[in-house]
Amino acid sequence: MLRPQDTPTRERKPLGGLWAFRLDAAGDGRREHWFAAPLTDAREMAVPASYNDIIPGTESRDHVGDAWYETTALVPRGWAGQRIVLRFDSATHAAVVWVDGVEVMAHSGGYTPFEADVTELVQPGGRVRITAVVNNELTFETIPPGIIDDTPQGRRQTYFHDFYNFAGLHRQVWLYATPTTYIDDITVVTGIEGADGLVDYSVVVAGDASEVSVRLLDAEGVEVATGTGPSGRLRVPGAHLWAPGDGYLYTAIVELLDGAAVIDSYEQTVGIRTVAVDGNRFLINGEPFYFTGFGKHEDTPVRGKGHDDAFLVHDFDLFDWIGANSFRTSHYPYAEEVYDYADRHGIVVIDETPAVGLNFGLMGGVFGGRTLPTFSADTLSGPAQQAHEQVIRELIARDKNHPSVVLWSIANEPESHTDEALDYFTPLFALARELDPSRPVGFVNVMLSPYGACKVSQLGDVLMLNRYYGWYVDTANLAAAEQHWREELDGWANENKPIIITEYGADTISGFHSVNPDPWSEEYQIEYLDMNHRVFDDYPAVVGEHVWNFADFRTSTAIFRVDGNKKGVFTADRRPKAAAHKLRERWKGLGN
Ligand code: BDP
Repeated sequence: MLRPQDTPTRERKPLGGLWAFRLDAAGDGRREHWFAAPLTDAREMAVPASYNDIIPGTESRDHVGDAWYETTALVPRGWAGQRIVLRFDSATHAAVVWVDGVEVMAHSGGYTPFEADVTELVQPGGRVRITAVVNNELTFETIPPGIIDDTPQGRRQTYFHDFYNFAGLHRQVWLYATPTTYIDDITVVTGIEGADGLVDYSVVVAGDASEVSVRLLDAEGVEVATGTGPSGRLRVPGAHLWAPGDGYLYTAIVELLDGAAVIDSYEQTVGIRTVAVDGNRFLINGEPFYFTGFGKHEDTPVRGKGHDDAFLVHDFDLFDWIGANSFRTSHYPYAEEVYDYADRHGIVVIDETPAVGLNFGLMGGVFGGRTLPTFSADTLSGPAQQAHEQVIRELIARDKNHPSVVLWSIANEPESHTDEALDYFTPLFALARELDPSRPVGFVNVMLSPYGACKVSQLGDVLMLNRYYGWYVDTANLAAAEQHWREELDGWANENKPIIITEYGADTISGFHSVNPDPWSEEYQIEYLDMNHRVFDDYPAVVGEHVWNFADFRTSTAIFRVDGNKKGVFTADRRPKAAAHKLRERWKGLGN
């Protein structure tokens, strides 16, 4: 799905700002048709933002159910005769949208965009009222999953992942206009032949097919290749490749032509690069690549998961400072602005679906002391698998053209040691490969399914391991941790696949110091990381290290969480802990 753009034939209007807002835990609004008239008893709410922490008090913070958003927008007079589209970059986790009281779309999945053609419902030069009800409930039919209990104190949401269930309109909302015959989709896949760059493109046109022209410009705006027709191959002699640390981008100007008249135009950035797995090496442009960086979260103080350009720029400046070349979008697709930035700056991305928490074995006691099977007719079955298919489809459709994305992660720490898990995941791997044959596919393995027990790893092109030797096991005993870690890695290293350590980390309270390396102290975080690095450096199959986490982040309340998860190398407001300086020394020294 193409992002809205301003081009000679297109115009967009961001609708972010302050919207009318009303929580509706009882679910009255749908019954009483709150969408039919301007929202009453509403307060103001920032968009984009999570609503949870903006309003003081638990009613908003722990809200379960519907939340109503409403705004009005002027449709530019100049859009007469154009196709007019309303697009939400995301609504977490599900939404229904009305325009002047008429339902125009519904979507579930909290981290991907959705849109509707509203041309027939709006009047250029006039105002429209846009209403969205956003629901944050997680069940056995959603990805990620959860359970809602009716308790005497009201409905309570439980979920199986370790980050706060922030909700609301986290990203921009747009009205945009295109011609009525328009470019509906573009796919580019790049290759390298000697010194030539190859760009295979295909363009989907909606409406009466016209002539398609593609002009590829280099970063200086000089035309380097041209093509005609809805698909084809462009050849760029002496191409400047996109590479880690060198986010060189070409721009494909895609135009629909009718003779000399330009009917529609779209600018698709193109980074020419290849990605491949060869034995235990991960290759970018044929060169072995070693990942340094973090698992991150979209999480900033007050605004929760609301996208924020200041934190975007600041976080990636901290990447530069510390020597990180990559990150994983743990545990969901991030705002599209993040990938565009990564493309331009040569930052390597492991792109993850929101499939997190598919592992009830990790949830001792949640089900009234019982442990439920993860994959069964009564728990995660057909509907969950269909929702999982949908998030894979929408992720790849959205992010397929980003050169920064080098690997799809279709799930984080699911149950993976059972036959049921193998049955569940086999078609999902096939789907991801069918949708994008150009990138490797993997999933992130949990410590409970160690080497020898995991049945799903055989399906992946790479091995992604989250391991907490020295934290959740062998706590405060780094010598034993090191021994156990090496014993397990000895096994994985024989699989002839690249291994990326996608999580290792220790909770650390900033400012807590100790002469002995006591857990939670800044000293322990350093020794814990040092031990891990000693281990990684002895295994050529280990091709990457992503510390958990870039920054401290919010979680649901638990006795092992103090004001959230404290495994950040930076605090929530991005101040470095002592380990940040040590990591900087190591990563700047590694080069790539
Ligand atoms: C892993 C999860 C991650 C958690 C982390 C932790 O993938 O989401 O936050 O452990 O416990 O299990 O800190």
